[in-house]
Amino acid sequence: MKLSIISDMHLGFGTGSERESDSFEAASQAIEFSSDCDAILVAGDIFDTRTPNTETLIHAMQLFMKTNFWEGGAKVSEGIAKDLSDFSPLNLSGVPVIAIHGTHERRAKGLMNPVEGLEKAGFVIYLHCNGIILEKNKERVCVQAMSGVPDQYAESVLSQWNPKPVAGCYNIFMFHQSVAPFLYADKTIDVEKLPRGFDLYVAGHMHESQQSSHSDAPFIIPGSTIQTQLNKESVQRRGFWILDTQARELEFRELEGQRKVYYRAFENPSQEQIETEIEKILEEAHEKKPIIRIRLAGKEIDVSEIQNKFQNQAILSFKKDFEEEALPAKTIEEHRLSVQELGRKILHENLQAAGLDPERFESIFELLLEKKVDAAQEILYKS
Ligand SMILES: [Mn+2]
Repeated sequence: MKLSIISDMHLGFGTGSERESDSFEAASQAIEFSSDCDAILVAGDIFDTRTPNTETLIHAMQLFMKTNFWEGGAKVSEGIAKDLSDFSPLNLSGVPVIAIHGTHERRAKGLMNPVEGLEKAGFVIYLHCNGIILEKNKERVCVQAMSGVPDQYAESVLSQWNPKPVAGCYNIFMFHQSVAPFLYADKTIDVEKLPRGFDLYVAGHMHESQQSSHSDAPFIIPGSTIQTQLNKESVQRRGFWILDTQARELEFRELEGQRKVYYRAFENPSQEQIETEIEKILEEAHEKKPIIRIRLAGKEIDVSEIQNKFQNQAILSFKKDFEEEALPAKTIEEHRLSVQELGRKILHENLQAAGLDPERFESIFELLLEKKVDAAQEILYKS
């Protein structure tokens, strides 16, 4: 079988900014470029937020609807701890899309996440600690997957579920988590804790594409189809992977017409120095306004004039190290945590310090994120 493996589309990223259509363009290209595949796997973070706005939802539906009408796709023949009996014929038609939710889509227990929503509407097959078997020309491919869970629970959720490869199948294990040594975070899954014996491992969440191996099998990080955080590594080109299960070959397919990203770091620069560097970048022809990420360290400088001067030719993004000295933001950057993850971590530590069970109170954080104060209070009162 020929499978397309995509991750971290972040639909809706940059809403209201110059980059607002970038996520849709990249995702739609990745899907279109997969039209010759038998199935498409999406390793989480289809959406940039857990409650996408109407425009984003409609774009996503239009995108995934296309695959329902493509011919020659693999048949979904069996569920593993996954009930296929109440599926709409739409879920099973065309080229199947098998998706998990990521960190950006996860919601409190009992609330539906947007990837589940896409499944209910017939566009994708959503997995979390379960799997499905695909079949075509007597070949069987089994996809088992774990959606994104808070990093501190990842290993325990995984060991409780304890997935095993299925005999007679090409076995894929897909998940969305920080994995050491590929990403430094406070809590990560050690790659050695992943189940063994699968033919391919696919990890979402990390935005830079990489290929490695685990348990004598390829381990791939598809990477995001759009740059969200801008750092030294974000200058890498975006794309997705094509897997030929028979030949056991993996190929990275690069997206076309991407916005180019540049990264430049300066220490105590003058305004002219920065401007000269930007001008040098702009000498090259760009189909779309390039993104220039400029990291500044040393003495503080005012960048508003530079911003104004180049606003029609480039998207400038400044990262000022001198500002961080005074702000706790430094910790966030150092640990590569989002503000949200940091909030979760602080709550977790405080709950532990207070002798309370963090797992029991964890959903309070998610409910508060969505301003569901009453529901959060109820959990507190009940306990
Ligand atoms: Mn992501």
